[in-house]
Amino acid sequence: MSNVVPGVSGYQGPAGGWGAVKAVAASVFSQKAVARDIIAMFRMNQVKGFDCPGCAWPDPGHRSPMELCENGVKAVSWETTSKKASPEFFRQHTVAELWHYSDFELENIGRLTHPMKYDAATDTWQAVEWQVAFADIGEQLRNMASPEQVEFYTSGRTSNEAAFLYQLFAREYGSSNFPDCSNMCHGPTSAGLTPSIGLGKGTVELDDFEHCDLVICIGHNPGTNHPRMLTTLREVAQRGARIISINPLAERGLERFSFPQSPTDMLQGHATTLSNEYYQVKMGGDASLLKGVMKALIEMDEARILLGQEPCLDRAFLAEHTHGYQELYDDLHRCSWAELELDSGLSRNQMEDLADRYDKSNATIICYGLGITQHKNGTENVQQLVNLLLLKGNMGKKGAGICPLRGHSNVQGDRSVGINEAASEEFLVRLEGRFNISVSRKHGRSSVESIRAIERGDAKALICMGGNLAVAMPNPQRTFEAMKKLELQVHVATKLNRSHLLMAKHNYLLPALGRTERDMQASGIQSVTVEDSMSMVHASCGALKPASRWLKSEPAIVAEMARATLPNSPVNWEDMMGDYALIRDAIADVIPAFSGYNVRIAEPGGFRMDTPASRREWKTATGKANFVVSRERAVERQNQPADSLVLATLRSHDQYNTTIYGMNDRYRGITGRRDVAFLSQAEADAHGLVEGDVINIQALDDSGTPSADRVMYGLTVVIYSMAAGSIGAYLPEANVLLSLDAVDTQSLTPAYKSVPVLIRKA
Ligand SMILES: Nc1nc2c(c(=O)[nH]1)N[C@H]1C(S)=C(S)[C@@H](COP(=O)(O)OP(=O)(O)OC[C@H]3O[C@@H](n4cnc5c(=O)[nH]c(N)nc54)[C@H](O)[C@@H]3O)O[C@H]1N2
Ligand SMILES: Nc1nc2c(c(=O)[nH]1)N[C@H]1C(S)=C(S)[C@@H](COP(=O)(O)OP(=O)(O)OC[C@H]3O[C@@H](n4cnc5c(=O)[nH]c(N)nc54)[C@H](O)[C@@H]3O)O[C@H]1N2
Ligand SMILES: [Mo]
Repeated sequence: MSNVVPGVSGYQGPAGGWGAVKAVAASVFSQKAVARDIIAMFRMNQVKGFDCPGCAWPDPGHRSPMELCENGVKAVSWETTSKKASPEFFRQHTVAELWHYSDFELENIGRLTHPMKYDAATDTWQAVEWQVAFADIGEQLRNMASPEQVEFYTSGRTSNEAAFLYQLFAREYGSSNFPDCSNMCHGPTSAGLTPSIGLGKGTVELDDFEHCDLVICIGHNPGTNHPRMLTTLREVAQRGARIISINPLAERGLERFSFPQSPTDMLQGHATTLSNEYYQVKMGGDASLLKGVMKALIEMDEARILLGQEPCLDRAFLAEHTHGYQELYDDLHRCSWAELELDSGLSRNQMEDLADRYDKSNATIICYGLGITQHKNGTENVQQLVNLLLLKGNMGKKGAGICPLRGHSNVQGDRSVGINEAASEEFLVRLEGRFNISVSRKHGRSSVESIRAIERGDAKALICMGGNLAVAMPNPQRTFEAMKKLELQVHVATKLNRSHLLMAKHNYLLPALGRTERDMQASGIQSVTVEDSMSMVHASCGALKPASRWLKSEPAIVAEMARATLPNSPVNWEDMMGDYALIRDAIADVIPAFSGYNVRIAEPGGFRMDTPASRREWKTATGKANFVVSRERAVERQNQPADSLVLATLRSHDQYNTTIYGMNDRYRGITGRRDVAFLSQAEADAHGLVEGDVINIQALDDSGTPSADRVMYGLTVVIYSMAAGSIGAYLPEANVLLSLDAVDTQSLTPAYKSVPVLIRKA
């Protein structure tokens, strides 16, 4: 059946393997970046190289000769391309014309080469002198009625040095509005882990994977998003430890892997089985599933005690280290199996099996991603993972703990150095003291709040340190219109994207150096630092010739904007811009966790930020690790029509967030197209659909009422191994179905992975 639908063929091979090698060659070739790339690849994630701008998975201490992966190569060739978006190009194409380019075509024009200013009369971007741009931006910012009308967005590739200067500039200016890409992915991680274990980050390090008995992978897709993790999972599997995956979709990267850098794997066609068990939970059903597993574990524990056998729970740990067990116990006791089964889409038997396998492990790591966080109950979801770990003392011991897979390569570092709309008083006092400035104590805005403020007209200017904010946010129907109300918009970017085409009154596009490029300042070539998913901070030093001689580094752009905006600033902007070691000294003075920064990053591999929960020190209000009862649901199913489904937005294998590298999604068997919707066979049957049928998808609100404008037309049905009750479509195209008001109640992260929808044959 599947071979009659163009571009839909299924995929039989393992993740990695020859497919990955071919894709590497194709992406280097298509970006015309061959010679430059080869040098770049060899330097990526090596002790003295640059940090891969792809994902935030850490580098192993004992490196393989080339620590790189297919999607890292795509990210690097995309940046090191010889294609250029030059002033000449912009002269020939109006913004109205560029609007009709696809997201792929926009970025594929190439690297931005000059600072540009938008000219409304000709509807074109035109080259401008850097100093003219800075002077004008500075004057406009000074003339704002209030600094609180300005939003400072950060996308997580920005280095610690640039991010620290950026927040210093914003705070000295008087704003504390820091919308950030982490508000769109791991907001629930910070919001959930902090009250639970007193640390808003993961507790494990790479070494723990060498000592665990079990890894549970829930709601993340490493084959595409963290491909270097497959090497670690392969080692886990090969030494006989178990891997359990919990995901509505059968993801090839969680099933089988052939290591492209292993001659045996490649020449003998060998692949390692990764997951021993795979549970296809319903989209949005994780909290119920996790409750079911905990309920089963506790019931098993009670039975064992009655029989005089070894209990399941770690009672000594519970007594000494945790708070709130009784409340959790009571809640689980009240939950009915029928309800848990309905919500999770899994049977009581399956949840009991999972509990049994979890019980058999003496050291368990739980890895998770956006399948857990991007829901209305995202924060509580994260806390249920912690609850499960705590029951058996799997926190703060070797081979055990929690492992959020962060997104952008420095999203965690940006938060660590002060990109925070609600920074602590201690941080603000130290910042003021260090620079002799005074800063606002106002609780600022995060991403969703920023868009709403722009829409209301309360925010008038938006500065973006990278990213593609308007396209990354839900509901372009509202978000795009809001952006056009701005007075001033400044984008610091490497490539053109759709956010740059939503014109405010005044618009600047400032081209930045990328991670791979040499950054020469007054004191010589500069390194920057980044923090990975496991809290390791290390240096990254670009080596390639910049794409254009007019590019500036992000720290330099921030420092120059600050000088132009704040002529009487007591901050030594020029010195810091000329020597990033001075920025690191300042960070160390303001944030004690970075003390000795410059010395510590000189060590091979860098240093690890302090993670007290890893040694069972709980920086919480109770001084213990807290059990948190789950009370919310991703979707109130009883409000929804019986034939509704829950939609999650998905990444293809050929994209990096809003950056589309190509039209294929190899591991899901899709070639040359993105206009598809993934559905299980059972759900297709129930709706009278077959593969290849074309459908429209209509979003529903919380009360089950169909939305008039959140509709997506003309998607081709692809039958896929996935949970019933669920449907998947690609971001950013499917963002039209999302509501700007459907967010995690605690972190305000949009519910990108659980939109109630109806489907109809077109
Ligand atoms: N190549 C590449 N690398 C990337 C990125 C990229 O776009 N491309 N993006 C980067 C960024 S910013 C981030 S944040 C990370 C994202 O990395 P991931 O966290 O892996 O994000 P996704 O691919 O959006 O979703 C992960 C998985 O969640 C599953 N899922 C959907 N709904 C549910 C649910 O309700 N429950 C469960 N249990 N699972 C569900 C999906 O089937 C999918 O397999 O990756 C980073 N790395
Ligand atoms: N429906 C749906 N929407 C989502 C998600 C989802 O799962 N579903 N995921 C969300 C997530 S996890 C995230 S993190 C956001 C991502 O949101 P963003 O971080 O805002 O978006 P990106 O697509 O990563 O940004 C791409 C742009 O960054 C710029 N860029 C690249 N490298 C550099 C650099 O080195 N310096 C500078 N200054 N600019 C650079 C380029 O101009 C490029 O066009 O999207 C969110 N949107
Ligand atoms: Mo992300």
